[in-house]
Formats: sequence, C-alpha cells, structure tokens
Amino acid sequence: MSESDTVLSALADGVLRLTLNRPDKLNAFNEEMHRALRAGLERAHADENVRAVLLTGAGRGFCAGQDLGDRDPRNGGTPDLGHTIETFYNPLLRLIRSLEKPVVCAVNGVAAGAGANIAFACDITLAARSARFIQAFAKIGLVPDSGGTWSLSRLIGEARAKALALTAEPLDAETAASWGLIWRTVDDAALMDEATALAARLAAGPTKGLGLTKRAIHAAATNSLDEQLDLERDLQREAGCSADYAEGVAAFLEKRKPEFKGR
Ligand code: LHQ
Repeated sequence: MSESDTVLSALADGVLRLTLNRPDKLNAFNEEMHRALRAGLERAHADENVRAVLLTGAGRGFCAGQDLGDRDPRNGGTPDLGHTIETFYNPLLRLIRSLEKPVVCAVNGVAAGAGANIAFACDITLAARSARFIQAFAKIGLVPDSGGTWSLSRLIGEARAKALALTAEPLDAETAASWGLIWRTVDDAALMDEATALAARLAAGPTKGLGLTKRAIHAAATNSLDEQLDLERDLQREAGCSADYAEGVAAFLEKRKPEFKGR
C-alpha cells in the first residue's frame, strides 16, 4: 500500500472526506497514516474550497488507535512514546481543533485508544449503532492520550471518565450518545449517507461564522463569563463584517434561501 492510500481523500460539495484506510488493522495508526491524515487536514486549513471535513474509517472499524506492532518494546528497546505523541498525535489533535471549519466524524465501527479520542475531538460525531468506544490504554499500561483525559472529563464528568479510562470497558454507541460524548447514533446502513448530508449542509453554510462559533465554544472551556461575553462581542463584530452575514439577512428579508460563499 503506498503512503497516500492509507488515507483516502475526496472533495465534493465543499466537503473533504478523509477515510482512514488500513482496514486489516482496523485503521490503526502507523506513521504513514499519520502523515497522510496530517496532509489532508493541512489542505483543509489552506484550501478555501474545503468548507467542511468528514472523517471516517474504511472497513468494519473506525480506528484502533496506535498500531502496536510499530511501538513494540520487544523490537529495539523501550520506545519514546512521548516523542510519538509530540510528533504525531498532538499535532493531529491541534489541527482538528483549530480548523475554523466544521469537522464531522462518522464512527463506522470500533473506536479504540487514540481512535476514540480523535472521534471525541471532532465537532459533530455520529456513530453507527453497532460502534463501540474503548479507552484501551489501561489494557497496555498507558494513559489516555489524544486529549482523552481532557475531553472525557469535560464531556461526561470525572466519575464516568475515570471508570472508562481505568477499566477500558467498551462503551456502546447508544450510551455514548445518551451521555453526550457524541452527537447521535444512526442505523449502520444509513451512517455514511447521513454523515455526508450533514457535512454537505455545513459546507454550504456561513463558514466564517461557523468557524468563529467553534472558536467561541472552545474558549468557553477556560474563560469566565465576563471574558466570554467580551469574546462574543468581538467575534460578533467580526461575523457582522462577513459577506455571508449580508447574504443571510438579505435572503431572510427577501424570503429566499441564502447562498453562502463562506466568506
Ligand atoms: C491492530 C490494532 C492495533 C495493531 C487491531 N495495532 N493491530 C500513542 C502513542 C504511542 C504508543 C501507544 O499508543 C498511543 C495511543 C493509543 O492508541 S494506545 C491504544 C492502542 N490500541 C489498542 O490497544 C487497541 C488494540 N485493539 C483491540 O483491542 C482490538 O483489536 C479491538 C477491541 C479494537 C477490536 O477487537 P476485534 O473486533 O476483536 O478485532 P481484532 O482484535 O481481531 O483486530 C482485527 C485485526 O486488527 C487484528 O489483526 P489480525 O492480523 O489478527 O487479523 C488485530 O491484530 C489488528 N489490530 N488493533 N492497535
């Protein structure tokens, strides 16, 4: 498999679909797949024709986290996992979170280790009803990474975060949705159609305003209410200068559908 085949990339209707593609390994990450996914996300940042991202996996799994065969301590001594995190996982998480365009995740099957936490870092995560999420780290003596300790605590609270992380018990998709870890579940057969339609709808939206909204919600995690009110003022000022705001108001008053350009 060539390097680029480890992530399939396709742009249609403003949606850049990135499909993790190592199905024999349940799309576990090796360095090639990291590089290919990073290239896709960097394109999403740079290319104004990309107005939303859809992340999913090929085959029966979404992503089984790190390819453990590539970080096997039996091969040449203790690997520096901190280096792996610093070089690959942290930049990946930062690219997803800092992208000021919607990132939809379609979890088509099991999401384990970093694979689960990448799904939780996306903006809107849908999961096939049969999917499950596993904080597999505890099974191999590791600590949840890819922002897992941060997102689990915030999304579901410390009690549930600790139980999932310390036991590594699988969490079914319905429960993940009812706890607020993901947006919702979809019948397996309908997942890709539904996720594609959602991503296309977002890609046709006011990209600038959506990006600023994402920025505001992220900032709320650490801001006081006063700081957040000030930030909302500043971002609204910026959004109010966008062509899409002018178009949105005009379309409303003219009783027609808006045609947003993402600017
Ligand atoms: C795999 C993997 C895998 C290799 C399935 N690697 N082959 C960051 C920094 C540095 C180092 C460490 O980690 C991290 C972050 C992390 O993500 S740590 C967590 C790593 N992931 C795991 O521990 C999960 C390991 N996988 C599993 O527990 C199971 O495969 C799950 C529960 C995901 C799925 O179970 P099954 O549905 O029963 O499938 P399976 O186990 O039969 O897997 C299918 C194949 O995929 C199999 O290969 P084979 O040749 O026997 O068909 C697995 O060996 C392979 N595979 N995950 N992470």
